Amino acid sequence: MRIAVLGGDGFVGWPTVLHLSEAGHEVHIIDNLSRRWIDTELGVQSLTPMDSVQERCRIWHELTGRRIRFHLIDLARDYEIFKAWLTEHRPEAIIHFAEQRAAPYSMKTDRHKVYTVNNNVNATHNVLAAMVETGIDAHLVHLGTMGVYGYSTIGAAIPEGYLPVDIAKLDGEKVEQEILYPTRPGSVYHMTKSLDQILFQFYAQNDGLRITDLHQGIVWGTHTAQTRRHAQLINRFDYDGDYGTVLNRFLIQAAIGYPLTVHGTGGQTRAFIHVQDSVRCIELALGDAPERGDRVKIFNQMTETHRVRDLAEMIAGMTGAKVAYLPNPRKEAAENDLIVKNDQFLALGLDPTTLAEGLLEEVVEVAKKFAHRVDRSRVPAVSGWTRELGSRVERDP
Ligand code: USQ
Repeated sequence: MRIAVLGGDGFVGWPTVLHLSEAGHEVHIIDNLSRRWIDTELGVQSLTPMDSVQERCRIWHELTGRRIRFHLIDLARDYEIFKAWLTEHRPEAIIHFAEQRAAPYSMKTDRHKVYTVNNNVNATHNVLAAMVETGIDAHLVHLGTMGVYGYSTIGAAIPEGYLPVDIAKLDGEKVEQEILYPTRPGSVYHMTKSLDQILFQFYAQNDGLRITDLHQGIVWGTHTAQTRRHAQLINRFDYDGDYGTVLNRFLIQAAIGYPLTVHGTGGQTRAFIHVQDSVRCIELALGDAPERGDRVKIFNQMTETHRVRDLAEMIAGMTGAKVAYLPNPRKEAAENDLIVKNDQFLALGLDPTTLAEGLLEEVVEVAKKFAHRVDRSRVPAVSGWTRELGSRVERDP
């Protein structure tokens, strides 16, 4: 297949590009390199030393003989350029990762809120409008988030995207309907992914676009089978207070002797997936495309759920790290349970990497190996969800 990977230079985008290239697909990266610019803005860098996207593609070609093409396009701003690109290349599948993905970054200031909404909503809508205009019948696979569901406390399992509801007609007869699960985003970033869902629903229904939305949990880990093949193919690893996600942050904190930064009581339960499984799920979703006229296909892309304080205790037990319970800079439920259905990927053959097997390797191979590159002053989470919460954020101990 000819596949366009929008946002193919990012944390999940890059290993997906390599995985699909190795599987024999013709892969094109479309990226505006915004993630690299944001590193510059924040004064942070990936824990792992990362080459330019062009250099990464050159190494891959040297190693495998396969070409990955890179196109510098800003999807949110260069609509006509993207449309012309689609007309010329006519991809059979488009994988859309090209959104600002950090909740704390999206809550930093009003400017960051505006940027995240403009960037994410325009990028998604531009892709959809351009697909209709050019008449391309590509399968669009979007990386969404588990966070669109919110964290209700009623204890029911979260279905894969659609909720069955009984509606009483005027004559009293009850009919069952499936509706998009009501969204309850917890940050401006998660809100943009909730808006994406409505855009997809409309374009599938109005124009017959074939769309899959993957509601992914928190990704952990670094390597995939392909990124391991050469030092210069290594994936990025974020540990800072804005882009570092909780489990990867705990791993690097343990490696540098920094107390593990648990927000509040650590009673928040979240869904997790290893980056290798994430890449595999995208391949499985590509092979299971909806037909024209179908509703948006939604998968829950996660393999395990864990409570934040249990993760901290587990890593502390493995490494001897201390755990610090800090004021929570976010507005979120202090304690929640989470039960998630992921039957569709399991039925397609996903064989999950569990925390129990992968964690220790991650600590030794990545966190300890690159610990010397950590800037401790960038570890604290300093973006508050409200002005008041922002004034209580953690500082470097
Ligand atoms: N947390 C801590 N200590 C930390 C960092 C985070 O206790 O040092 C807590 C947070 O308060 C939160 C939980 O850990 O309750 C998860 O935070 P996170 O930063 O790991 O994840 P989140 O902000 O939800 O966002 C990440 C990705 C995002 C993706 C989402 C999936 O950045 O792109 O969509 O995970 S999900 O969480 O399922 O919505």
